[in-house]
Amino acid sequence: MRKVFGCVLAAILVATEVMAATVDVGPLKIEQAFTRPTPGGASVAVGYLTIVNTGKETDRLVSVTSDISAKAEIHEMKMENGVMKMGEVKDGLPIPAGATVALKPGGDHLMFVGIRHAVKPGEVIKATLTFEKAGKVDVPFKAAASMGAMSPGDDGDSGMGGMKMQ
Ligand SMILES: [Cu+2]
Repeated sequence: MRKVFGCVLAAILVATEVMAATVDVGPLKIEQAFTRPTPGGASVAVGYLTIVNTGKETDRLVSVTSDISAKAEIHEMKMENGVMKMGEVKDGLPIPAGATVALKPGGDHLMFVGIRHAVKPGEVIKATLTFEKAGKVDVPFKAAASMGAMSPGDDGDSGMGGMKMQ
């Protein structure tokens, strides 16, 4: 009887960094998606990301859903009587052709409203973003190490603190 020896395939280990992953949908590239751990009792969590539109047409981020919360909103920051306030973007967030739109601490952001449990450092929140033209895409938002994180890899408090959401 003949013995067949199988090939041993060497596994190629690819270091995957969830935080730095780029998610593509149509001509849009989604980068730097992250969230922040939440304090106990918090009812909301944030989502930050950068969207690069490599296409020739303006697109719009029209809605967001996630398992972590009853609903998710797109929030913009605007000045009202000299005070920065956040409010829901009603007609979608425009992503102009060729533009890079950053939703980051202190600026526009996603807000997960009515979270089902506290977000822990390192936890990944999965959200589905819907764009008017590019369609739906699932994006992982990994929680940074600190509540005041200003970027995905920020593991120390920057001193600026988190935006007070409640
Ligand atoms: Cu908000």
